Amino acid sequence: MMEKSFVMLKPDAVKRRLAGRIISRFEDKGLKIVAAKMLQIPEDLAMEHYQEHREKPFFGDLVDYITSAPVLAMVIEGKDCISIIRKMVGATNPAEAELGTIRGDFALETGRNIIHASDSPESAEREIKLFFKESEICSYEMPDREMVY
Ligand code: RTP
Ligand code: MG
Repeated sequence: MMEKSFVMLKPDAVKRRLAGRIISRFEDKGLKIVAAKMLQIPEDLAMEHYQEHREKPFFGDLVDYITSAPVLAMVIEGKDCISIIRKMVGATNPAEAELGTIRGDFALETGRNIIHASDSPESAEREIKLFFKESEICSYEMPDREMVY
């Protein structure tokens, strides 16, 4: 099924100049970027985005981290892309993430794990709406579409 996922390069990915290499992995896979913007997340948006963790002991640190510098927010589209992107991202703790995954290759600690990706269709829908207006999401054909699908 064609899906859209919300993917966000966190402040450490931006500040470490990893954005291009991470985006290339999604493009190489055959996925399609349909929306993208850089923004410094306000505290209320950070708290809303990570609302499922509001009672956790790490919530304050997580909000501080995610609001500390700009992020690159994206909507990525592709067949079954929500679970595929989670696999490409790797385990939450980069020390446990498989090599070959984004966190496994580029990060060391849970508190600086460089990327967020939606974990279910429900999360994807909620998160995309939080960060993007409908008019900011593009629709276009890939020239090589018949080669990927
Ligand atoms: P994300 O939501 O950012 O894609 O990460 P995830 O699904 O792999 O992990 P999740 O459990 O949703 O945790 C959200 C983010 O909170 C930070 N965290 N810190 N110190 C800790 O124990 C801890 N646990 C989680 C991480 O930045 C994690 O990505
Ligand atoms: Mg999560």
